Amino acid sequence: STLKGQTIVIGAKGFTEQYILADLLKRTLEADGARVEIRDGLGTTVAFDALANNSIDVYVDYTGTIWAALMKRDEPVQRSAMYARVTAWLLNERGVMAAGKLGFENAYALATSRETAAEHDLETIADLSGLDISIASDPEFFGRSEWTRTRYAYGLQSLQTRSMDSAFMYDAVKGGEVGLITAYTTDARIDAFDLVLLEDTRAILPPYDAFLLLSPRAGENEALLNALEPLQGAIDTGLMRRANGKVDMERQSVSEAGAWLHGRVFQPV
Ligand code: PBE
Repeated sequence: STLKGQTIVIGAKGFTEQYILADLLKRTLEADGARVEIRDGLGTTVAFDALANNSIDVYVDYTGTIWAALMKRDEPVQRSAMYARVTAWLLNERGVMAAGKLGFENAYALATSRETAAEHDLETIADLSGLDISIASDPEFFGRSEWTRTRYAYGLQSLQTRSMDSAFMYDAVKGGEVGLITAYTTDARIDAFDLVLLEDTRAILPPYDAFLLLSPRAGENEALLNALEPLQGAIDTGLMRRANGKVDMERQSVSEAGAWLHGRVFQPV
C-alpha cells in the first residue's frame, strides 16, 4: 500500500536539526504519494501534546527529553535500556508509538571556549563549582529537570543563567559574551569553533537518542509505518552533524540540507 491520497502532518521543534528532519520526513512521505503539512517551531510540550491528541502525525524527539520532561524521571539509566523504558511508557500511558531510532544521539553538553577553559582550568562540570560566570541555554532547558539536577549535583548555584535561541549560543560562547552554553552535541559549530565539552563525570545528564514518534491514529497506519521504515538507524552522528553544518555554517537552506540528507539515506554512497 502507499500513502496516495493521504495528508500527513509532520511536527518539528524550533532548531535546525528539527527543521532538517521535518524536511527529510516530508521528502520520504511525498515519495510514497502523501501530501504533507509541516508544523514547526514547537516547544517539546506543545509538540508532544499535539502528537498525543492526533493534531500532528509524526515528529522526532529524544529519549532523555521524554524521560525528563514528560515522564518526570531522573534516576540514571543506561543508554541501551532507556529506549525500551521510554517507548513502553509512551505506548502504555499516551498511546504514542515509537517507530524506531534514527541512529544518532543529540545530547545536551556543557561547552565553553578554549580560552575560558584555560583561564578557569575547566575539564569537568564539577570544575565549575563556585564560579560566577554565565551560562546560556535554549528557553526550555532552565525549566527542565536536567538543569535542576545538574545545578544541584555539581554545586552550580553561582552561575548566572541566560535564555537564548539555540541558534545564537555558539557565537555567544565563542565571542566570550557568555562563559558557557548547553551545546547540542550534533551541532557542527562545536568542532568548527573549537569548543571544549565539559565531562559529566557523575552521569547526571541522560542519553538522548533521536527517534520517531507517531500519534495514536498514525500508529495504526500501516502504509505510514512502511514508508518510515528505511529511516531506522539510517542517520549516524557524523551524518546529522554534517547536515546541521550545511545550514548553520555553510548557510544552505533547510530544504537543501534536507535534500542532501534524503539522498544520503536513500542512495548511500
Ligand atoms: N536535546 C538537545 C534537546 C535540544 C537539543 C535534543 C536534548 C531537546 O530537543 O530536548
